[in-house]
Amino acid sequence: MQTTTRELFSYRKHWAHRFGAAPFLPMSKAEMDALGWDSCDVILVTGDAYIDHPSFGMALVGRLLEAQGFRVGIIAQPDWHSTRDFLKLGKPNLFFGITGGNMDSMVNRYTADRRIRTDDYTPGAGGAAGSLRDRDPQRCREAAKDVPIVIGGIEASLRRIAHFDYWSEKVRRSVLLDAKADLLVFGNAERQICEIAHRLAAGRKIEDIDDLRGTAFVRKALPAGWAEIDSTTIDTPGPLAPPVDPYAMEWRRTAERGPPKGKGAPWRDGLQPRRRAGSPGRRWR
Ligand code: B12
Repeated sequence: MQTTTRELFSYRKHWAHRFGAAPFLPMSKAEMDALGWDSCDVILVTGDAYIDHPSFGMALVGRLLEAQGFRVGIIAQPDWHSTRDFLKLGKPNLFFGITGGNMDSMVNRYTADRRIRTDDYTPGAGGAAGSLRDRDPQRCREAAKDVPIVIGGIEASLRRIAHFDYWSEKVRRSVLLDAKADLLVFGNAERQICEIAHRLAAGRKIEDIDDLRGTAFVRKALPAGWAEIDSTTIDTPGPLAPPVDPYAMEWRRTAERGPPKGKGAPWRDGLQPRRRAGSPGRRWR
């Protein structure tokens, strides 16, 4: 059974809300000390630079968790060659949240020509940056074996199932298997991440969180009550429907596609056909 989570601000705040909002989420022990924190509840690891603005996923997720009462630290663009950067804020009390960044780390790192990209947002990222697929989660695991790992963001979302990877020209398996993360959050993460944080803070185990809409996880065997389906029977290859022009006016689309078939057929834009008084034939608008 999939659980749709509750209203975001209906949770009782975690006790650490008494520390208040940090001017910036801390990125070092010294910044944690200045806030009077002995530890972080959640540490977010990101492939991007930390920019405290709502168009940056890690800032948005971090500030939301802070508003729920959790102490959130940020590790931005860690050096994945050792665990040193991953331990710079200590061990989180609840979980590491890892994202490749605002963009897929391959899109971020390479041009479509497979050349290393230079980037103002992520200076030094070219070729040296970590990877959501393996490097960053592995270092977190080495740094703190018993701490749950949750991955999310656009890369985790789009690569959560088998997918074609342009750079290697291969169909690759789910990033969850390479990252060996405990849980993958896909799409917008606000609801899932609040529920996960509150459940872990209440002492629940990450492996028991298997009912949240918008999450994916790996199981060694098929759990009771689940069925395996051969995907080739779900989506059979065939001719493609012509693409819909998103800018076309409705009358043009209708002319190209024809009116909906059958009595009471659903009209895609929620518009109903209307007959115009005095019009020569049927008009749709
Ligand atoms: C606005 C935008 C831009 C703006 C950025 C302005 C700015 N400074 O913010 C501009 C126009 C500059 C831009 C440029 C580019 N963009 Co752009 N952009 C977007 C857009 C429309 C919205 C991004 C956004 O603000 N999202 C809001 C944040 C909060 O959402 P989010 O990062 O996804 O985070 C959510 C989840 O992912 C998750 N999450 C995030 N972090 C974490 C962490 C954890 C631990 C967890 C659990 C969850 C989680 O929760 C968050 C909240 O719900 C997206 C499309 C889209 N609708 O997402 C494309 C998009 C990100 N862009 C894309 C691309 C390709 C580019 C360019 C490379 C284009 C180009 N060829 O130049 C450049 C690169 C710029 C750069 N160097 O980074 C692609 C990336 C494709 C991919 N697979 O990675 C996207 C997805 C569009 C697309 N579908 O093709 N872009």
